[in-house]
Amino acid sequence: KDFHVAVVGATGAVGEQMLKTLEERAFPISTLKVLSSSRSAGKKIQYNGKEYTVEEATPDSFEGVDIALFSAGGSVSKQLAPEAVKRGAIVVDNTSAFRMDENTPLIVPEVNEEDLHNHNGIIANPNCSTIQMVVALEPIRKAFGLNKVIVSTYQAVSGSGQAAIDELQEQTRAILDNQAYTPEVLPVKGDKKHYQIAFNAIPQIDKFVDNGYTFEEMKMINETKKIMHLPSLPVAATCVRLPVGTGHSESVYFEIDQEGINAKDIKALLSTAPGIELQDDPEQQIYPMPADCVGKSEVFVGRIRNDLDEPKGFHMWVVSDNLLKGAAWNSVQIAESLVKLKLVK
Ligand code: 11C
Repeated sequence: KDFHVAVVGATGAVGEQMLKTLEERAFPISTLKVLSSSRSAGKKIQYNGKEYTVEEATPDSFEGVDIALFSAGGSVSKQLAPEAVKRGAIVVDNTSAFRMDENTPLIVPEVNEEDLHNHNGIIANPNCSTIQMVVALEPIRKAFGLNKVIVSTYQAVSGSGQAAIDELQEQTRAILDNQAYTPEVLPVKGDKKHYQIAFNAIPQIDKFVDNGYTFEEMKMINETKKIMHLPSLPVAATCVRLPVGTGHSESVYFEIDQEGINAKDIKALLSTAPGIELQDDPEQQIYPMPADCVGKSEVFVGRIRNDLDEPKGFHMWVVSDNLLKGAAWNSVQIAESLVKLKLVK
């Protein structure tokens, strides 16, 4: 069976990758609607060698749609995802609008595909930095138990959208040319102050919550507990933006439950784990880097080593394309799982 599919936010950094991924995966599509805000309506896009005109997303756009992939910001999802569901569509939502809603499954197929059975029309796609971390942690939890996670991230500007990608490029050029440049996008478009990202590191992703953490950090903390079904797992996060185009990196410290395990055991485990490519050979200077992971769907793991003081503690370095496994690929993978499990009407 082929499906009527809609992509909402088709002209954004993630939407573009969603279309590309659907095409590469030869997703069974009978009709495709490319939707966006009124601002991008009328633009032309190519899919499978055919030209499509982007239409403004309205409630009626979802009439007859089977699967809708949303990535046009939280407020669009809040308004239109329920309208799509009302009209019989199943929604895979890449925004934070419904992620922590207890009736909405939050899915990373390698970790909790079976949670899809409890959906009420909307499936949430987690935050990019959460996804790559849980793909790496889940096999470890399954084999050895998991007692604690502390993560520091090194995140690419494309996580903040096309405007941030443009800002990094234009600002870098301006600085090299000794030209003045006033930052307007990063760290957060809607916050009071903006800082230089070129040749810099900004320890703020999204706005601050009143506990001293940022929303991005709280997403990593709360979403990890929900996806892994470990509500009392201690998780702490520090999220930092770097002048990298695409590819989020993470330094992850974790403590396992089982005694007597060493880094070799963790490496052996991750070398065959789903969705992971192990790149870990310090002698040959082999480790994952964002520049190498762009355009690839795997989560890359390396630098796995024992903590020097805590026998159950380990460190690892986790890198992935934030627009693919972190967003577009995970969403399409969810859609493929829904089809496989016969959960699409
Ligand atoms: C970033 N992780 O890198 C964010 C982008 O909740 O889907 C993804 C925001 C989200 O800026």
